[in-house]
Amino acid sequence: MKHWLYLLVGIFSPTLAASELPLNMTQGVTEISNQVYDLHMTILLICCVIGLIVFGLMFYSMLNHRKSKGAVPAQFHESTKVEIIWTLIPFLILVGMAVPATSTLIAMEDTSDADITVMVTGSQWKWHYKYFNEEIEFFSILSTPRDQIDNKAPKDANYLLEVDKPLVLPINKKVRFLVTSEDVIHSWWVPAFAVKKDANPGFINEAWTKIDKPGTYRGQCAELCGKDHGFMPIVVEAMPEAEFDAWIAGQKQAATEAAAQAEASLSQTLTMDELMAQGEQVYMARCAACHQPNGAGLPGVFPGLLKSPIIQGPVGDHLDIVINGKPGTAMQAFAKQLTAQEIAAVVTYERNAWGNDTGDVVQAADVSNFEK
Ligand code: HEC
Ligand SMILES: [Cu+2]
Repeated sequence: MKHWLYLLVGIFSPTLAASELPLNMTQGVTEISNQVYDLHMTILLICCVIGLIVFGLMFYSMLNHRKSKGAVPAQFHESTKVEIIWTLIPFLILVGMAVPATSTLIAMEDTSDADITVMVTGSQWKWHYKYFNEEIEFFSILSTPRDQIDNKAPKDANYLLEVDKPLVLPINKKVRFLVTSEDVIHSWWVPAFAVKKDANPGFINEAWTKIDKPGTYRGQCAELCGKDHGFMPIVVEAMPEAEFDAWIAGQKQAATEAAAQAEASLSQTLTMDELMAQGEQVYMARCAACHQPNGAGLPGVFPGLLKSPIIQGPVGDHLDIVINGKPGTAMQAFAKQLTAQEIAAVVTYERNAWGNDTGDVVQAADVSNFEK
């Protein structure tokens, strides 16, 4: 009952809908999103007025000129006057709607004079962000724990809308997005910015935003892109410029440290237990979506890894497919996505988990030697 009331009030009183009710489109936090919102309200209002006039006239005529009251129909077949009127009025209404809509669309497309450029690349099923001129790039991956997805734990507030590393952006700066894909069509959608852009393999689409308010904004992939389409959310942290600069500096520092650590890992020898523990983590986060947590795969789509020929065969072949992927299939090259240490761990894990028991131990140095 309550919802019907909302709907009625929502339809007939746009201004009320704007301020109070959860049913309406949200206003967002950018100038463009506000323009889009205003357009939506204007056109909703036009539709409401037309609806009221048309239905009002209809009901009025039906009630007051009904046959039982002795009404005699007027005869105006093929009246040029009427035909001109009912062509002209809708035409004028359409033009009246097209003018503001077009100017907003043109503003949306204008990516010139951007302060920052971020390349957004979709792949099955994660986003990758690369800041131009900053040498910062990273993957942003769903961080909702598997237990919540499998209904084994209560779902938290941002269920399926949380990631390990959000995209960080400064407010009050024009940010240009270059949107593309590694495999199938995805779509990068953040409603609060009114940005929704298809990510097409082999093409680069442009979009932009200028965020007014600091905050955390969430979105999703908006193009059905396969099995885990619903598991590649977008999270954007918008912050004042000074904080953003500090974040950039922190990222660079972290990158230097990670490089040093990667270097150091090449001379480390880990035990089987250490590799298995780390490998399981990497596997669950990066491989289980396709090969399944128990390694069984999905018959016909993703191979099972239990006693698979590659896993039972030479370590080199196993490293090869993980490092270089298999072009033309969903098996991606993980060379740039994982460190040598992580690849060593996940390969060791696959070779010994679920009853594979090959006993093989792969170290970071083996991965790095293989890559050379
Ligand atoms: C997006 C889905 C997907 C993800 C994620 C994925 N794989 Fe694969 N993987 C595949 C597909 C598809 C193949 C089969 C390729 C082919 O046609 O030979 C494959 C094949 C393999 C094989 C060879 C199996 C065999 O016997 O042929 C191994 C080993 C493997 N993947 C390891 C991994 C590891 C390790 C990870 C995580 C770091 C991973 N995969 C993540 C889809 C995926
Ligand atoms: Cu997608």
